Amino acid sequence: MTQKPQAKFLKDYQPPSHQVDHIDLNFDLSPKKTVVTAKYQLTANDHQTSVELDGVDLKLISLKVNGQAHNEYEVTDTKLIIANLPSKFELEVGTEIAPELNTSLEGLYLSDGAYCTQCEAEGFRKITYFFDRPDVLATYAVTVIGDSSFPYLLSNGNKVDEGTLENGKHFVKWEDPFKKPSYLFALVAGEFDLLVDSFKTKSGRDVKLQIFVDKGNLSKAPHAMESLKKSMKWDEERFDLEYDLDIYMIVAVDFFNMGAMENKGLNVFNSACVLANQETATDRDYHVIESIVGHEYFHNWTGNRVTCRDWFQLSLKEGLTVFRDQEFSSDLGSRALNRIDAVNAMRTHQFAEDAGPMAHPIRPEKVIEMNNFYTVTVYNKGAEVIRMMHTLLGESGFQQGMKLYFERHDGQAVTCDDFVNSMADATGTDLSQFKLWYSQFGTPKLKVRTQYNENQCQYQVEIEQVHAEQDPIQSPLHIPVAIELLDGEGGKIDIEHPEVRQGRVIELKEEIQTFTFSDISEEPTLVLLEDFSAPCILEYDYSTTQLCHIAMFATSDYARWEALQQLYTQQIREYVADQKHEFVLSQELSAVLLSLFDNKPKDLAILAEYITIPNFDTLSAGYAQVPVEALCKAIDELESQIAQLLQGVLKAFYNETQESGSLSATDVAVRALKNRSLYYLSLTGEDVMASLNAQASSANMTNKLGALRSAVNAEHRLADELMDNFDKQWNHDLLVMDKWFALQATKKADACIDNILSLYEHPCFDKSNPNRVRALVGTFARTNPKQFHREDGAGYKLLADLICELNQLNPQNASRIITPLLSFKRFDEKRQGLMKAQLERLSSIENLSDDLFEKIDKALN
Ligand code: B3K
Ligand code: ZN
Repeated sequence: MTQKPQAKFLKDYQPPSHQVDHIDLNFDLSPKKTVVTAKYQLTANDHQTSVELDGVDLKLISLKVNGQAHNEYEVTDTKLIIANLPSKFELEVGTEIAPELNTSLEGLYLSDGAYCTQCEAEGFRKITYFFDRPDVLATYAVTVIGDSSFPYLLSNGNKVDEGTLENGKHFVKWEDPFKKPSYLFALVAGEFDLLVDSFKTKSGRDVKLQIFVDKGNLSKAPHAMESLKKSMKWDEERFDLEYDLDIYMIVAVDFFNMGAMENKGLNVFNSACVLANQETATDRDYHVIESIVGHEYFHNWTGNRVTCRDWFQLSLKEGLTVFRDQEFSSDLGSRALNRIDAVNAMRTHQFAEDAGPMAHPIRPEKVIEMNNFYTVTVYNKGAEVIRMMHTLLGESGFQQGMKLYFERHDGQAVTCDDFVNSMADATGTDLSQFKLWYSQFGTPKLKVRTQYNENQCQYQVEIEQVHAEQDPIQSPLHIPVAIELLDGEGGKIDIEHPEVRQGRVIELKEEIQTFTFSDISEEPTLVLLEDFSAPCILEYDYSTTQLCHIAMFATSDYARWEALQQLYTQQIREYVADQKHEFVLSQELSAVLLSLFDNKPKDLAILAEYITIPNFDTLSAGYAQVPVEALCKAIDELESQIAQLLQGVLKAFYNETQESGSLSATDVAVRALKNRSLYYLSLTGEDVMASLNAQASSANMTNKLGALRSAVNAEHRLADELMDNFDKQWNHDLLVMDKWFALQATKKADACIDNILSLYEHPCFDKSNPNRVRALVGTFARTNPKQFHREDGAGYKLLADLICELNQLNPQNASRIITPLLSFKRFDEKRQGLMKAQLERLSSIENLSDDLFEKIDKALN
């Protein structure tokens, strides 16, 4: 009988038993038998005479204490416990590992023949016995010995020695002068093509920049390099933060569980987040690569120089670093588009997580498998919490807080409270109530009621915070709510009120609060939660007329987009509530949509967003029980009505607007709107053959994929032919084929599921590669509700079957794709039964990983 996995609790935190200032590591690489020798001094913090080191899947081959063999030790599945020790001693421990057999992609493993490591969160324990916890900070010296067929032997920090050895082997020695936790350790060995550049920091130091890619991929590395230089410059300008080592390396590997990893001086990236050229990457890919390169770079200060005391504090580095990468993208590109992106991510994924069995505060309190907590809640809601502090303190207050945070904590492992305290102390702001955002899960609802008193020219806004029943703490949160008042002509009414910050932000601290605005000469239209100033759900009884007014006149593009989203949602809800009636697009909304094209915004990419309706997941958040069929039908109906309404203007725009295929913001925006146009035109009876064909044979991937997406979505008769051609043209490039796999997964017809099963046999598909799995099966379960939630349960079975196979092969990936099955309680009885049956089946498989156990257990119990 295997034991039920044990949870760890935040409240049980204990400081480490020993201190380790420096560690020497020696790797003699070999696929089946890599020998790792670790040597370090331990100093007991409290006169302990024994030590417990973390280690998993290791073969212990030698152990010395102060240079002498030591026999008083015990090895368990997860620990090496050594007894009878002095309070200060040198430990030398030798272990053997087999990178070739490591399919979990955690620890040291082989990715297509190259050695690489992934240690966050707890992968270092698969390399050697050590304190694998983020609050043990040491300097590292690493010697890597490898065969000459691995020309590059890399680790963190600066190269200090290299040479040749016997038997065709060579070695390289690295030293990282900055203390770091084990999760930031990295090693890479392989044969790569190398792109080299440099960056001069603002204090005049030269930093060598290197990007390592698979042989033959050099022409796809420059965008990542440009992104890196932009990130370095931006962090100096906006945050006054400079890079600290003499070298910054990025290695792209094909087998990787996430996007990328911020190891000190040696980032390891999923190749999908590095490689790009215009033929193979979409405009979206370019954007994502820039933001991830930025994100990992920004971690150098927020994560590496100041790190987490324990893993419950993960949002300390992730929420803050996501906030920083969002700001980076917004400063370099369009702020409104980036905000729309972030809000969509919150509403599509985070609200659902918060309402499901995996709901947790941004600082979780109980964890079985840490890898399960790299979530949209910790990352994206974490970033929203940081953003709220930014809104409350303003840019200059926030920067003062950051400065104090680094003054106090550089070189330390700290907590989320330490961060908030720095913000509070630097600005003299009371953030004690604000801290509840770290301990309380769930999405607060803001119920708003307004009243206009004509005689007194007063406008009253009453806001009530409502928390879901299951929320752990019912106390009110400190919430910044940004507002705007519009007059009848659409003009902005200046708000003068002692409690309104910067003319737009009111602060909620109590359960119910009322704000009275005077000298308001007519009943205004209230724009609420402008810029999504807090991660809340708004409940205000807007009329269609008011929303249309906001969509036309609000000062910010974001607010106008938001009003349109609400208008679309209203229409969908009306139809779902009463499907007997024909779907009719409201006159007022129609007028607004047409007017958008009479007077197009300068940024056409915004216009493309204005005419994009909320997705299935976002819409389903509004229902206690998700009406699958009705919602799918309503989405189709609304899209086809919009398509008919806008047919003329879209066709004119499509035919009359050219772009040169460049990556300028203008061309990117034109492509976005043209693709949106083609998508809608394909839904009308319009003859789009020529356009589909032309775009599909374009050399620009954004255009090409736009055509395929339109054809597949509209079930156009050209779809299969275009898909086949794409396969023939691109089956030599797996990253490009991921786009094709993802499109296959969105097919609406019932054949979709059998098709996916047959694609498992496609020469490009490989279940051991997380990118392939996510493209095909992840996309299916997340974005194809019609087929995933099929009433015969075939969609659920498809997912569960694959999870069974991945359970042992790659537990992290198996656990990542299970998410859509977990929230079975939100569906009708029949679907609930089918989903639950699959979860129960999974719960009883042999050797169920801790990762899957934790999620399934939470969902079922
Ligand atoms: N810190 C890594 C994520 C590690 C995930 C471990 N399962 C990437 C990032 O957020 O930058
Ligand atoms: Zn991160």
